Amino acid sequence: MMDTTVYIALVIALITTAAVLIIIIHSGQAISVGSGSKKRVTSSPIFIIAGPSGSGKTSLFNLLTTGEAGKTVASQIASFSDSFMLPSGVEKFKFALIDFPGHVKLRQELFTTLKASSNIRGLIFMVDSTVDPKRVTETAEFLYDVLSITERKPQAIDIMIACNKSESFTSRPPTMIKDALEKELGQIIERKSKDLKGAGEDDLTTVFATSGSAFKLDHLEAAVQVCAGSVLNKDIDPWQAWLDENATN
Ligand SMILES: Nc1nc2c(ncn2[C@@H]2O[C@H](COP(=O)(O)OP(=O)(O)OP(=O)(O)O)[C@@H](O)[C@H]2O)c(=O)[nH]1
Ligand SMILES: [Mg+2]
Repeated sequence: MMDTTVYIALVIALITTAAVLIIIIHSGQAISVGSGSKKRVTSSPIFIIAGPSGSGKTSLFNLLTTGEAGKTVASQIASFSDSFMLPSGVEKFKFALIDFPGHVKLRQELFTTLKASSNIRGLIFMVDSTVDPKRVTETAEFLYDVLSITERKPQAIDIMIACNKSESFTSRPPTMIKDALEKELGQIIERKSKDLKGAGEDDLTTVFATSGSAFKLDHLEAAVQVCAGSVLNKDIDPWQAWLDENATN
């Protein structure tokens, strides 16, 4: 009689452990975005939209979540959706989609989220392709800050550099934007590595695989793509295809 009770208890314990493990594996790690009454918690796989102010991130967020870009103003807080379904519907489960404000003083929340979460499927780094590549320094510094977190994670986060506003006659082709960013990133990495070596910290040239040669985005641990698109014209196929591809990775 005693033996049967112990046996049943053991079976129940085993089933409970298995169920908990399955839930943990499928839900990933819960992360929270924002604070106070705006605090949101998700355990779904996450896609992030980041990049400089005015590049069109909230417009893309609206287009992906509602089908219309709508009118936007400069964001002061992150836009958050925890019921984002993939454009193609290849995966039936829901994703979290988070658009972070681009203003330089509002970037900390993005960096904290990037550091804290282990469940990020990809990051869209949106840039305004109508901005003169000669003025790319600030954008490259922002991208450097993002990469110095994402490249250090056990599994580097894949990145889509989305060159928005391609319908504008002043827009530059993605190849030109990529070249300008790589050149600028190379200089930042070199400068920071020298500073850090002086302070006895780890050499960034190894993180960014640049020692001796010119920096290329292809050298990174993560897969980085650079594609043009226009939220205004709802011409965002390459970015949607990238979301689909990364969702199943
Ligand atoms: N020409 C053009 N304008 C666009 C496009 N996408 C967005 N915009 C405009 O660009 C401006 C900035 O767009 P937002 O989506 O607010 O930019 P954001 O990146 O969210 O900016 P922050 O919230 O300040 O970080 C708005 O006036 C949009 O209407 C596009 O594809 N083409
Ligand atoms: Mg915005």
